[in-house]
Amino acid sequence: MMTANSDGNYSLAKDAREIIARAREENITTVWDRLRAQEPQCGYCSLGVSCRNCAMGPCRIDPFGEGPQQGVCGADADIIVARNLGRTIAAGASAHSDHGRDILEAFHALADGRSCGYRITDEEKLKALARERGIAIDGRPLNEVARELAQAMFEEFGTRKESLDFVTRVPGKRRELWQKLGITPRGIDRENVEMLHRTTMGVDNDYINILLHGLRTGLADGWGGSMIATELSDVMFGTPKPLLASVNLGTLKADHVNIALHGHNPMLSDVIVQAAQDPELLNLAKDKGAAGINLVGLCCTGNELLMRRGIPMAGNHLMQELAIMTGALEAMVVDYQCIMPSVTEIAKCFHTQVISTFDKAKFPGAIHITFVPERGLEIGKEIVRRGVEAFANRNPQRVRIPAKPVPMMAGFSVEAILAALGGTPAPLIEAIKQGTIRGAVGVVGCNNPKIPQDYGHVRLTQRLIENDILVVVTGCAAVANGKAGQMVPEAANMAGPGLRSVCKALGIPPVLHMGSCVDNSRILVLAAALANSLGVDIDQLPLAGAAPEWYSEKAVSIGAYVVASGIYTVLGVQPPIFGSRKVVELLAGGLEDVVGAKFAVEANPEKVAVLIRRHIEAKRKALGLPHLSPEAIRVPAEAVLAGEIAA
Ligand code: BF8
Ligand code: SF4
Repeated sequence: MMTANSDGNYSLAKDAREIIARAREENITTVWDRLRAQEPQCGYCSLGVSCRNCAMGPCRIDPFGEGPQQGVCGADADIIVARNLGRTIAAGASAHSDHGRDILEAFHALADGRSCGYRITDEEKLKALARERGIAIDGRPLNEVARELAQAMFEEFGTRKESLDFVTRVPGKRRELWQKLGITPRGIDRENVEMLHRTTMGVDNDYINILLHGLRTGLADGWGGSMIATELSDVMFGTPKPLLASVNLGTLKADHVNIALHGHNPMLSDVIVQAAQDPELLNLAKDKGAAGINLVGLCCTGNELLMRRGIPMAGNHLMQELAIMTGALEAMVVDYQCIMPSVTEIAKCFHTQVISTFDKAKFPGAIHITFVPERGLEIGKEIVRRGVEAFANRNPQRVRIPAKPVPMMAGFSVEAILAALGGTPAPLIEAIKQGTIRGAVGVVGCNNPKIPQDYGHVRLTQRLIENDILVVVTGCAAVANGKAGQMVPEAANMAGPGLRSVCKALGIPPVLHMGSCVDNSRILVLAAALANSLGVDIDQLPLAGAAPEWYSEKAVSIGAYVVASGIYTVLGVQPPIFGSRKVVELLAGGLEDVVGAKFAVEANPEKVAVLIRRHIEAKRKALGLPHLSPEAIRVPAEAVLAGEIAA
């Protein structure tokens, strides 16, 4: 199999390779160099058996059984591994949910008439959300409805509730199961705080009990914080509809002021899109000798803008340093999450200004401009002006734009998917029943320098679509597939005959971009809608999830809520749990009997595709649908011949 670092083959993408070569020439350190400098990484931490939860420690368990088997307090490997995993889930769930709360606060300011540059773009969605919560809408001004909705959503965070409101979207059987297991998510903040409490020394010492609360904490993210972020972003910035845009570093323009918007929260980037159209700033750009102002996205802020505005996408996680190294970037505007602290260091080698914007996310070496929704558009203009002014400092000799942009379709919200199907999930269900489409898989998550960039996403997706499995993508996975050309309607030709015919009939790609990482909540809503219309639980559907190149704590939280919602999930990078056999056996085995789904860990996408296809066929069999036997599903001969996998 292709492995990172083995031959300097760090990325599948041409644009990345070319700029990595430049980094070598110019002696600029990148994420791949820093990974190499860290190797070998700590074995105790990799196995999850080190603990520094109190000052009697730090402690570690000897995985070979020769040294200590307990920390100073008496915690064994099972307790330590489960506690560490629980804290990781809480950190990831907190990141998504704090993002959701920021959106909610901006929405509240909008409802109160205190914001600048925002409006209610999708009135229908606002009304639907209000109706869902029993908020009266008839004859009331929209902002009054919005204010009451905001209040109801604030209640989802800190106050004492028995269940989050969005749980009503979950199929009844699953809700009953969660109730029975005691994992129905209550307040979002509550589950996170309770996880930190439980994992402090001397509280929860039962690894099963800790892991169950891990699922509950994840559910408070997926059906809580993330869902609030997605739904309210749709109300304010518009529910995505299919559109054609472009992707890779070729989206940077040599004759334009280039401003990259990086991070996760659309509330700043959306006003920057408005600011970049300001005639005064466009004139200023012309005065400086630029043909115009070109905005591009990075990571999930990029996905938010791509989905709703068709703003071109410069790249995913591992492209953030490389985008600066094109020498063509005037400003990198960052909000929060997944922004490497290294960007300010790399920016020093070029003329790029890094501009940080959230008081909770400061970057020494960056210019900090505090963002508040009350002055949104004004601040957006100030930021764009800085970018335009930096154009004068650009050295044209240093500009290297390494590729031509690749076209990519995005904008597949649940609403858009249902609209493409004629308003109901029935045609998709029919196609699944007949076997034209075998099932659907969410390929999500990050890049991780331990895996050649994009390889896990692109190869897995290829194998799934050629076997008639519809792929839905979010986050950095979506960007990887976009760069590889898998996300245009013509990519239907890469799919198997069944999926191809459906895609051609609908004019859609076989890989549907559903948004940023908080928008994994869209996948939950779609899965619930399919289950509800079939009258089954989610775990009975021929669905799966995969995070082939995950790195972030947020991905662990996503994994927790996806599995707890009943969807089998394969991780491509080993989580630090292998120091406890019991924890591994539970998560990759016993959990199936508890929530109807489990995790698997497999780095090789050829093998992942086999695992997932066998899983989907088993689910089809259980539903009485036409299915293939497990023996019929193997790693393709060409992958074996290419030496990518043992025969
Ligand atoms: O939230 S996929 S690297 S950018 S964590 Fe980050 Fe991972 Fe990308 Fe978006 Ni999600
Ligand atoms: Fe060590 Fe226990 Fe303290 Fe962890 S909680 S550092 S295992 S004494």
